[in-house]
Amino acid sequence: MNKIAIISGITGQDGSYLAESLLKKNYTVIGTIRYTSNDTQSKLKNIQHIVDNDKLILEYCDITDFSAVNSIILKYKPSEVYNLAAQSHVGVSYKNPISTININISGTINFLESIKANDRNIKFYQASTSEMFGINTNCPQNEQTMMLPISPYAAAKLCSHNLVQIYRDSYGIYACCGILFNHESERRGENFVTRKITKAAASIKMGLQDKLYLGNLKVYRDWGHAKEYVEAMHLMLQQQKPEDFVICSGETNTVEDFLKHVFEYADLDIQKHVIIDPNLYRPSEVPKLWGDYSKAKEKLGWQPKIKCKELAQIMFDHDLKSLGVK
Ligand code: NAP
Ligand code: F7E
Repeated sequence: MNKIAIISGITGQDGSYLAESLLKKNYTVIGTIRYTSNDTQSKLKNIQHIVDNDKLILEYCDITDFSAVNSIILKYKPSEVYNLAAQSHVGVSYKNPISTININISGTINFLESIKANDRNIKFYQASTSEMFGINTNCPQNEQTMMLPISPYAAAKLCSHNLVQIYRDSYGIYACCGILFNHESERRGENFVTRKITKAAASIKMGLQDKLYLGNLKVYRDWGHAKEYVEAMHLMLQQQKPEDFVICSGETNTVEDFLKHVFEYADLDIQKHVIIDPNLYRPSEVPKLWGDYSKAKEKLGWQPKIKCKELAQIMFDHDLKSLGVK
């Protein structure tokens, strides 16, 4: 019998790659989408290529609404749930802290409560994040590294991370957290720094834009490709027992390094086009993320292939092609 998986946040970057991957593995995928008044086709752009697959079913479900979450669990009786829906922008979480906390915590507890009440054999994946390490710069960070979050986003994610551990230990639910470091792709939201840079570089190259405004370039991030990271999510739910795993590239670069990779590849002059805008600085900043994926390599057999420089080139090539360049 083929398996049924629910993916919350299927319209996002990770949700779309995971759906693609699970469909290839012959799963029936239930993707949840959030209703908005501007509910156009563009919302489905990341999954446009798979919406006609008869093994993909889309359902409206705001994860902050327990009745919506619970009815989907009851209706589809999944074997796996991947909770990827979130307000995922760290900068926005300072401006919208209450909705960020609400979405990023109540969504998790709604799924866990529904699983606890209906079927404790349902396996649950929670999208935890390296942002939870916060100001702890002891590197490389692994599953044992102390978490010291410094944004509303990371605080909410840490609360959900703790809830997953609590439901696992108290009720025996197979629930895991993937502590994923930054992962990007051609489908990355355009207001995250990597995509902002690659899109702007492509536009500048084509003479459609002149300036690129950026904030803090001195922070370090560990960037990998999203398509590889969703495979680790699936592997986490196929183990003998539920555990949490760090998933990362194992390499750290500054935002400035990423910018240089793109601008050198595009043959553009940073001095001429990039302007630092203090308004884009955050109230506080995670200074350094650099992960250690040893546990995932040993227990899941997972390891990253695409590193920062290649990632930058893939994203830039895609954005240039989107502007009609062959
Ligand atoms: P993303 O592109 O921002 O996608 C987030 C998804 O969540 C979107 O489909 C969004 O729907 C949906 N969503 C937001 N609020 C919702 C609500 N109240 N009810 C239902 N759906 C809602 O994020 P991503 O990059 O794919 O990341 C996936 C998950 O991994 C997130 O939980 C993120 O916090 C976490 N994470 C990401 C990274 C990374 O580097 N990408 C690293 C660590 C952890 P709309 O289309 O309606 O907005
Ligand atoms: O910022 C700096 C910014 O917004 C990266 C999310 O997926 O990964 C992501 O969070 C860095 C920050 O990602 C701009 O201050 C400079 O230091 O691309 P970002 P993020 O905050 O690291 C983690 C792991 C997640 O879990 C999150 O969901 O770049 N930066 N100038 C800028 N950032 C943005 N967005 N825009 C700028 O103009």
